[in-house]
Amino acid sequence: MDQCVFCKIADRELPSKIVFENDRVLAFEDLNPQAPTHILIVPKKHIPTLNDATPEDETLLGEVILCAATIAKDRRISTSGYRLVANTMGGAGQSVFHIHFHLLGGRSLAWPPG
Ligand code: DGP
Repeated sequence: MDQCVFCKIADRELPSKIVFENDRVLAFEDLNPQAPTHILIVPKKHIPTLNDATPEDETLLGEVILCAATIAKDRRISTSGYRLVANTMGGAGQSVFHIHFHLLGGRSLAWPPG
C-alpha cells in the first residue's frame, strides 16, 4: 500500500520514534500525543480496518494486543491504568486506514469517551 502512512513508517520511508518491532508488529510514538504515554501498535500487514480482518488475522491481532500490554508494563502504567483504543471508521475518528491500537496512559482517562 504505497500511500499508507503506517506502511511507510514500517518501511522507514517516514521517520518515527519506534519503541518495539518484530517481523509482524510495530509500535511507535503517536505524532500528536493525547496523553503522557501515547503509542500506536500496528500489524505490519496492511489491513485497513477491523472490519477487514479475517480469521487468518486472529493470531496477528492477538500479538498486537499482547504487545500493547507489554509496552504498558515497560512504561509502568499497567497498574495505574491505560486504555487501548482502535478507532474504526470515520464516525469513530479513524483517520489512518491501517489497523492500529492507541495505547494511552500516564494520566487519568475519562469515561465515556467523547
Ligand atoms: P486515528 O485517528 O485513530 O486513525 O489515529 C491516527 C493516529 O495516527 C493519530 O493519533 C495521529 C497518528 N499519526 C498520523 N500520521 C502520523 C505519522 O506520520 N507519524 C506518527 N508517529 N503518527 C501519525
